[in-house]
Amino acid sequence: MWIFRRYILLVLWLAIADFLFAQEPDTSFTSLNEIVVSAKPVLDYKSQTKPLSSLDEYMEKMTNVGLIKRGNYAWEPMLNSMASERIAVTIDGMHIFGACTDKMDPVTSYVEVSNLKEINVSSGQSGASSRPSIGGSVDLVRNCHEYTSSGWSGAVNFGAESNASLVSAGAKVKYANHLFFTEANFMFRNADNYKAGKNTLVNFSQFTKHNASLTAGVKVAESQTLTASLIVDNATNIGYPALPMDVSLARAFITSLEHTAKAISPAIEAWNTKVYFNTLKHIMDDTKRPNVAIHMDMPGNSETYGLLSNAIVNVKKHKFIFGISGYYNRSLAEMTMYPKNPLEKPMFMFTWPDIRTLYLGLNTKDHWMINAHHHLNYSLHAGFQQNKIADEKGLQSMEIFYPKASPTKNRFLYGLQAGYTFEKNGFEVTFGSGYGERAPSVSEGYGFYLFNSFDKYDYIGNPDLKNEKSVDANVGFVYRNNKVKVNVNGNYFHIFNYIIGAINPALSPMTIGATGVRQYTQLPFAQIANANLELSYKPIWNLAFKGLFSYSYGTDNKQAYLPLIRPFSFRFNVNYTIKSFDFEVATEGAAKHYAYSENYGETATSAYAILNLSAGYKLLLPQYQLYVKVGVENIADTYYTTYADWNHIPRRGRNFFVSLSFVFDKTNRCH
Ligand SMILES: [Cu+2]
Repeated sequence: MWIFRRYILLVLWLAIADFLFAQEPDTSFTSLNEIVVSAKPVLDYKSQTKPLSSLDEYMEKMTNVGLIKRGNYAWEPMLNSMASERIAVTIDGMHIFGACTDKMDPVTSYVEVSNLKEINVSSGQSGASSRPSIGGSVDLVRNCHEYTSSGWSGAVNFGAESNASLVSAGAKVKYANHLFFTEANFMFRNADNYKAGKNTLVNFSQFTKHNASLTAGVKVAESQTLTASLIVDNATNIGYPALPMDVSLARAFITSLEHTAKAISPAIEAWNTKVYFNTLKHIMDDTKRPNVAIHMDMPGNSETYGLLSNAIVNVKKHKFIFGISGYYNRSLAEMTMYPKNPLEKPMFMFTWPDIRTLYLGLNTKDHWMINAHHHLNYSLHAGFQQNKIADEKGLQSMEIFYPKASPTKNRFLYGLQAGYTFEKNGFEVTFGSGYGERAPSVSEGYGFYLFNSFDKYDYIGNPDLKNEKSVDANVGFVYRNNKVKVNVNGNYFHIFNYIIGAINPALSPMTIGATGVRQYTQLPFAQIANANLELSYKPIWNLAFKGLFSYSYGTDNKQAYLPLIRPFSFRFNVNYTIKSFDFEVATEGAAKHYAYSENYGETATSAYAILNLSAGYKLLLPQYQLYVKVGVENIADTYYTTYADWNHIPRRGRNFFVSLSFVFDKTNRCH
């Protein structure tokens, strides 16, 4: 705890130091939205250090977001030190469930920066609407369009990086008139094996990705539109150096049809209704690995059908949102093991025995602007979830461990939250609290001998798990004027019935080399706390300093550390602009991760710091714009690994990059 106390002292000291040179209030920093804790524009050529970064690289720079890396592709997002099971990741509110039992394909791996306008991150229950979660939600917001007579516009992007010979290339074309719009974009990325610091080659870290997206909209009546959207993402030959297997194919087909009606009556501002469908295919591959003890085929599939409908209603000083949300998911994964002796029969089993999940929920939110200084927001949601084992053989195999297992399980899930904001003269104070519940994930409920290469145990799901419940609290303080911004915020989660795997010594593992078997069970409670300090200082208009410091803490009911909790980390950058050129010096690093979870196979991670430099040039003409960026990351070629690198796989070493963007766009911005 001593470092935590020292951190709080540091936070206070820095906050006080910054007040001393704080001046007159101003609104040069955009105001914090009451619901969205942080929203970050994605493909913003002007402000991004590396405009063609992968979506993962963008997310890594967001407050409270961490990414678990199993290689150079498809990092798994964590929010408030909680991973996939405890957070809801959606694309424009649409639910998509990964098709991999080993979490090789988080939702974020199926979209591209070019598909997105921004990423909305909400902590705890504050954003929970269309799906129950504990840690919060991440919504990837797609590009939006306005019906204006802007005609044709578009962009061509190209990026190259020295490390892993990474190439990114993309193009976007848009057309809009006052009745119709369409946008098509395409992105290609290809990487060889990357090199970690000290010139260390990381084998099996290559990937190839193609992403195509098409959106079209039509005005069906005055202030009514119909929008159809499609994303096809196809990744092949993806190496996962931290895992014993790679992926030969990860494919997604994500589609939706949305109806929007605006200004229906003086009170009803808008009403959106969307139906959607997505299907994922995931094929793992061990054929390229040397010394495979037993060859395995492990395909996975996930299909989701969903519906969302939200109405925004203004009544006096209240802005209400009333919503319904429903989805039906089918998750199926299987494993076939081929013994070396050709006379022995292959062994087949379902690792996800055709699990059907139906969810139906209602939610409501209110943002109440009491007056210019006081805002209150609160929300409620309630849902029904049914899980069903549709495969008879799958049910029989679950019955080995749970003789009374029923093929269906029904749950009710509730959540509520309230928050308060006080704003005056550049000061903003927020606090809030929430209660939420979640159902176990498919793996936690029904997974069958899922090998976890982190702690080397085979995991077995438990269909009898109760709902996980959480009480959270958050506080935030912001001060801003035209030169300075200080943002201190923290949150705390007390999680009841915390789902985690417990060793069952009576069972023997299926995977060769596994230490034993863990069955999902529940701890009476666990607790997680996160704290952030963000400081910006702009002494003159073209010079900016920015620092971000974060710390997280997580323990179980016996005060033992939880796995994958962020140690003290920092990020600091200086930006300088002169005419059409801008320069950035950035450093990032972390203290030693000593609060690791021995029980879950974690070991200590050393402290590290790396240095990055970049320079940009922009040419802005009325008809087109040209953006050029060059830079070098990890200049010292430091060999390092962070708390979130699976099995301590080292991160990339020195990397030179260049990106070129040619944009012909007659400003068609929308909100
Ligand atoms: Cu996989």
